[in-house]
Amino acid sequence: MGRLIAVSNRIPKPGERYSPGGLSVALRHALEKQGGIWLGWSGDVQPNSVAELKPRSSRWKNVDYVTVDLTQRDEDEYYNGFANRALWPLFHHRSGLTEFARRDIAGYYRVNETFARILQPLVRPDDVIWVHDYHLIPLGAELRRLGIRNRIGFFLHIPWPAPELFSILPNHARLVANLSSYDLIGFQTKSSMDNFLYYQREEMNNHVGADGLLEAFGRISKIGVFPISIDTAEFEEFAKTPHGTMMRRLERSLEGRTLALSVDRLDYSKGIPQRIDAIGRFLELYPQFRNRFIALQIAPRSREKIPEYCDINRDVAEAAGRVNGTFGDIDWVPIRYINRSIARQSLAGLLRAARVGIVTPLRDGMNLVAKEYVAAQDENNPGVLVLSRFAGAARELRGALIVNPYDIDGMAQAFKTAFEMPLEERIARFRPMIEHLRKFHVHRWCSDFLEALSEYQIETALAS
Ligand code: GDG
Repeated sequence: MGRLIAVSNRIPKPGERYSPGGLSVALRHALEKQGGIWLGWSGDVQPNSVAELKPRSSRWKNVDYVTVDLTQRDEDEYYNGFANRALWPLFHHRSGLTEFARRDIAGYYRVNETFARILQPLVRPDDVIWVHDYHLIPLGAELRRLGIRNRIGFFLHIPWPAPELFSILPNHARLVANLSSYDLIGFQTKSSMDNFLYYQREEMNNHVGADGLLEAFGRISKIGVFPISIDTAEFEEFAKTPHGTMMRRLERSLEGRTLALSVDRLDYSKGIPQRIDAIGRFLELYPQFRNRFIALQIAPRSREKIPEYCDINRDVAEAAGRVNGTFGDIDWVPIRYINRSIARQSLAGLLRAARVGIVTPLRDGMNLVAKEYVAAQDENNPGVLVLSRFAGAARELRGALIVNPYDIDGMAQAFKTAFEMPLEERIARFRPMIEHLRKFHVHRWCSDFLEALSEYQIETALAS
């Protein structure tokens, strides 16, 4: 068996034990088992005047972590520009926030070329390459241009947009042509895959077989749905052994009130101001709940150099201020807002302590927090998950109270149902969800994808 080569925009530090999110947990496990390389941006930025960016490599448990710095211009155009001010908002159906600059598109392709140039000499003939996410769509095509003939898979962590929205992109045709360089293209949900295939058929006139094979731009690619998940067993364990001091502080500060918890990267796709407004509406409609609960919002800052992310920070603080100002009292405020990251093990404990988990993104590829909330619960006294219908996770977590995050009254109603739900119903809703997550964990996600990629040549050979 050849090595696995993973490429993602950012990569965890070698040896870092608990980096947040499912992606790094799953990939590290697979890479350490199979041996391999993990390539990505170091996170460091060099002045534009630097002559050549040299990769750095360090080895840890069977894996070579190869990182490269970006120049200031690369960061502006590739990361803060095309990836996060064009692709991210558009793929999350926020066309109003989308900014296209020709310069950014060029920068996006330039960084993808750089990654390909660094990777090419490291690849051995039987290696399998797995590229991750919207930052790196053209990487496969760049690698093919440099003569790489290995199997290459691509997984999109965010949703694929509706075809009319995707075609707003000035370079939409080039991007999908780039995707055809991959042997396997994976999506989080069937609806993302359907959007992509509809676009291929209707807009590009490409052939999509009933067997999930796409014939486009002279190549055949396999298309599939691979819902990402969490390391369920590890998270269940985490939640049972939280940091004692933090839990004691929390318990003391709740003074017997119920906890409702939300955890999101501070991002406009996560629906945080709408959710806070819904808490306000809930308190207005059902005053009997005043002073009976605390809604804790944890939202670590992200992408702070992008103007829309400064706006969302202000919007959340204002929404929380409004609701607290209207309903708070001298001894109680409904919303507590923490604007920084907290340790993973503490997070698991907090999720377990929360009677209600509120996960209401406006649009989300999957949303791992929803799955983490379920995994953290006490089987004998589980809480209730309030989950947006627009999170990929809603396709799997059927025991959640599914809400429309744009419908403030509907969310307020769901909060009431959640707070009042009897133990028997909570258990009945929780059981199938935890059983599902124990079966479909992140290691299975990883092996399902890699297995599908390894079957690729057999199937495409048969098809051609
Ligand atoms: C993208 C897609 C898709 C959050 N705050 C803290 C913290 N976190 C952890 C969570 C979770 C992860 O970060 C966030 O993952 P999500 O899936 O919720 O969201 P994105 O960051 O937008 O991820 C998403 C995902 O990729 C994977 O494919 O599901 O749809 O948008 O694990 O727990 N972790 C710690 N402290 C925090 O304060 N330690």
